[in-house]
Parts: sequence; structure tokens; C-alpha cells
Amino acid sequence: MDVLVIGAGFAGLYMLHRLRGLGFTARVLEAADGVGGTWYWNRYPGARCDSESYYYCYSFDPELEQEWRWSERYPGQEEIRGYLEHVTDRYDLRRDIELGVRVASAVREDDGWVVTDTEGRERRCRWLVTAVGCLSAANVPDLAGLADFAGEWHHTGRWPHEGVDVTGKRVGLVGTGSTGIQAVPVLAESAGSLTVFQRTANYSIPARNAPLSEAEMAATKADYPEVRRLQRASTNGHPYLVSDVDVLDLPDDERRALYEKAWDRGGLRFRAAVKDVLSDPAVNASASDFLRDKIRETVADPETAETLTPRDHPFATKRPPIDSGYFETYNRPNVALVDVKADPITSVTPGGLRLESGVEHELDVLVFATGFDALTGPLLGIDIRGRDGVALRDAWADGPRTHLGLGVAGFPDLFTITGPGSPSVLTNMPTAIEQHVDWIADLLVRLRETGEHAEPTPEAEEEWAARVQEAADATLLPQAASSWYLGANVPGKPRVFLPFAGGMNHYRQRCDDEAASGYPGFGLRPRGESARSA
Ligand code: N01
Repeated sequence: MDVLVIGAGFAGLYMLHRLRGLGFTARVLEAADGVGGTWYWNRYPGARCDSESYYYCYSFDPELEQEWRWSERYPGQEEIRGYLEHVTDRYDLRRDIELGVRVASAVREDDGWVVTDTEGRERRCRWLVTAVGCLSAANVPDLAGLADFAGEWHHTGRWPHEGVDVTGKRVGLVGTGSTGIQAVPVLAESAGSLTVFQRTANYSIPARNAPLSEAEMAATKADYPEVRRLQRASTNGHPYLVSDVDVLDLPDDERRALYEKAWDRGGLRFRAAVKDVLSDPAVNASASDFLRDKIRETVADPETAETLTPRDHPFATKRPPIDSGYFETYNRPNVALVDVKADPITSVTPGGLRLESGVEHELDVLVFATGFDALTGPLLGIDIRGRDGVALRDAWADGPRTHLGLGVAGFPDLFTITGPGSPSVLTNMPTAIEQHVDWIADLLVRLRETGEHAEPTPEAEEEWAARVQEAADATLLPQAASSWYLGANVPGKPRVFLPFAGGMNHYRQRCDDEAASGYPGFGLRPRGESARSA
């Protein structure tokens, strides 16, 4: 094989398609029994995308854009999985995808990579591309007694395909990030009781999901060139630009009206209505207060409303969820909220969850909406060994180091789609993925022509790490101490700001410059020559 690609989600599928078109021999190895990546695994109740359907999709083929029909403003998990199945068949990708193959290790040998799966089967390739996703390594809290829980427990990112019948049952859900906030209203409808265990209160904005009419779809399809232009011009890959209105200059009533309008429109676009919301503390405080007011207006019980009100981080410094009736759900008689910051969970008992105070909550079903070991987890889950046998786990012991999130010093001819240090999770993912895949494809064409190796230089990595930190420091993002952007949700994980916060548009330019100037940060050198002698 010229290229092995690990993962068959949005990234792996498009990488395979591009490689095929360029005449490379390539195969995709996928641990799951189906394609879809994140959308294969995350089947929890309420799973739905937070980006709008018309742009949470590929842009590489105008025919695909025109023929696919999205049914709702925000696509549900099953619809996105169906879309990716369609793409797989439409471009005849299936014959080069091996399903049910979990990669255990990838070792640099001679001029290529030896990739070994968990069954011990080896495959060899010249170039290795990881398309393992940013949020695919489930983070299940290490709680004493979990193995002895008498009921059933599930992590949302590993939800059983046959579903979980919670009808009439006592359900406990841990975690109030984007996932928990999507799942709570749906679980509450059929559970006998639902107890939500909240560690950090979260802001959330109504999604305002709705079916898409034929007319809306037709208008979008007619406008796709402009949609794509806007996506490329924006900082986060969404097809809208940030407002140029200084909200603090507005009289109170006009500012309130601006927030109300953005609230009524709903979705992640709320952020774009508030210029400098992520860089100006006063602007952010004003928007955060508006969102706190909304919680008080929605939740009937003042004590529950206060517990649900975020006070320890500015709005959007943690990835903001969007919801369909989340805060309203706490007005149901079968739903209760428990503050586990005030009274932490200490263990799982056979009958439920025990808190530090000694209080025990009796449960039949326990749901962990506790997120992921983000960005580095999926890569470090594979034993990747570069030149001289150096393990990626050791190279990243103090946090990940990459050049542009695309490659790692000491690991020649390895390319990481949406790796740490790239904008990835701060953007609309398909936009970031397509940019990475296209960029990697161009570089591979060059490497095939010249016979060179590509391996980031330590200097380039150092410079990029400084840029990533500087970009984060120019925002309020590092102020959220418990953010998974910083690795704070996983005990023992180094606290390093993981994605590049300097904007997708600027990042794209930086990558284009790197290519146009001959890939100086990738230390291109003739085949067979080691990096140290280069
Ligand atoms: O995970 P999270 P997620 N005891 O890490 C809590 C994307 N996404 O799966 O904040 C008690 O955000 C944790 O508390 P804290 C999106 O990018 C996209 O919800 O660490 N609680 C937090 O409340 C999103 O940001 C979509 O203090 C514990 C929650 O669990 C990312 O995935 C939908 C705990 C985890 O929140 C991750 O979201 C869903 C413990 N031991 C997700 N450990 C769409 O676009 C963790 N928590 C569709």
C-alpha cells in the first residue's frame, strides 16, 4: 500500500476518495463494524449535530451537494450516518475499507510504517494517515464499584445499537456538556425518574430545530457557492461572519433586543451576534448575564435554577451546547438535579451512586455523558513508534507537540488529520477535515514525485506550539479551568491548550504558505536519508 488511513469517519472517507483520485493505492482500517466514525458510535438519545445540516457535510463535489436532501435544520445521528453510508457507496469506497479492524500499533521501519491490528495482523505502507477523530476516546470516570453495579451502565459515545429501554426506570445521568444536555430532555420523556449529576453548570442556547421545507432546501442548494465562500472566509468554518456591532455601545434596550433576536434564531450562531465575545471580558460578561437570566426565567424552582447557573467560566470558553428543551426539563416532576461539585460522587454501589455526604441515589440505569479524552486520546490509544523506536506517548508526555497539527517531529511520513494544534474542534469539523485532507493529498503527490520524506523539524514544532498558546491567550478560552480544550476533564492529562484558536481562515493561509514555500517546517529530505543527517 502507498497509504494506510486509520478511521472511516468524515476524514477517512474523504482521504480515501482523494487518494484514489490521485492514483495512490490506499486502504482504510476501521475499528467499528460500519463507517461513520463519531456518527457510528454516538447513538445516545437525542444525538444530533450542533452545526446546521446544509454545511455539516462535504463540499468537494457540487453534485453531491445537489442530490442529498437534509430533512431537518440540525441533522440527527441516524441521518448523518446515512449520509456517510451514501458517500461510501456513491464513490465506491467500500472495497478499500476494512471494517472491524482495530489498529494496535504503528511502527516506523525502514522507509515506511508497519501497522499491526489487535489480532496481530501486519500491514505495511509508505505513508500513514490518522483519521481517528478528536472526540472518539470515551472518558468513563474511574469510579470504585462500577463493575458491581447491578443495573446497566453506558457511556453515551458507546451507546448500544439496539437502544436502551428506560421506560419507567430510575435513570441517573452524569455530565452536562453538549451530550448530556441533548440527552436529558429525551431520557426524561420515558424514564420513571431522571437524576442529573452536574459537576459544572453550563450555558446553553436553544437549537430551534425544525424540519427543512423543499423551498428552504432549494434556496440553499442554489446558494451553495456563496455558502462555501463564507465558510472559507470565516474563523470557524461556519457560513456566517461575526457581527461588527459593539454591543457595549448600544443602549440597554437595543442590546437586549440584539441578544433576544440571536436567542430566538438559536444555535451556535448566537456567538457570532456578539462581536468580541471571546476576547473582551466586559462583552462576554454582558452576554453571559443575558444567558443566566434565561435560565432563571425558564426554570421554575429558584434553587434548581441557581444550581444550573454557570458562574465559574465565561460563556463559550467551554464548547457551548445547544439544546431542545434542556432547562425546561427541570420543571418536570420526574427530573431532579444533584450538584456533585458540592457533594462529589465517591463510588458506585450495586444499587446506584454514592456521594461524599453518604447520600445514595438508587438507580436502574446509569448514563455517563462524561465526554472524551479529546484530541490526543485517540492517537495515544494506538502505540505509535517513530524513528529510533520513540513512542508518541513519550514524545507527548508533557502534552502534544505538532507542526500545524498535521505532523510530529520524530515521526516521518505520518499525517494527522485534525490533530492537536489544528483548529479542529473550534470549527465546523467537515470544513477543517476537507482542508487537511486536501493539504495532505498535495504533499503526498509531491513526495511521490520527488521520493522525499516529510518530518516536521523540532524548530517548526516549537514555533507552532508557541503560536497555538499565543492564539489561545489572545482569547478568554483558557479561563475555563475545567475545559476539555485544556485536557482538564481527564485526570492526569497535561494541561495544554489543544486546538489552534487563531481562526480557520488564518490557519488555512498558514498551511497554504507552508506549501507554497516548499514545506520548510516539514524538513523534506531525500528517501533513505535520516533526519539527523539532513
Ligand atoms: O463531553 P464534555 P460531551 N464526575 O466533556 C462531566 C462534541 N459534541 O460528550 O465540566 C462528574 O463536554 C463534565 O464536568 P466538567 C462537542 O464538541 C458535539 O458532552 O468536566 N462529572 C461535563 O459536564 C462537545 O463539547 C455534539 O466539570 C463529570 C460532562 O461530564 C464534545 O463533543 C454533541 C465527570 C462532559 O462534558 C464533548 O461533549 C455532543 C466525573 N468524574 C458532543 N467527568 C454535536 O455537535 C466528566 N464529567 C452533536
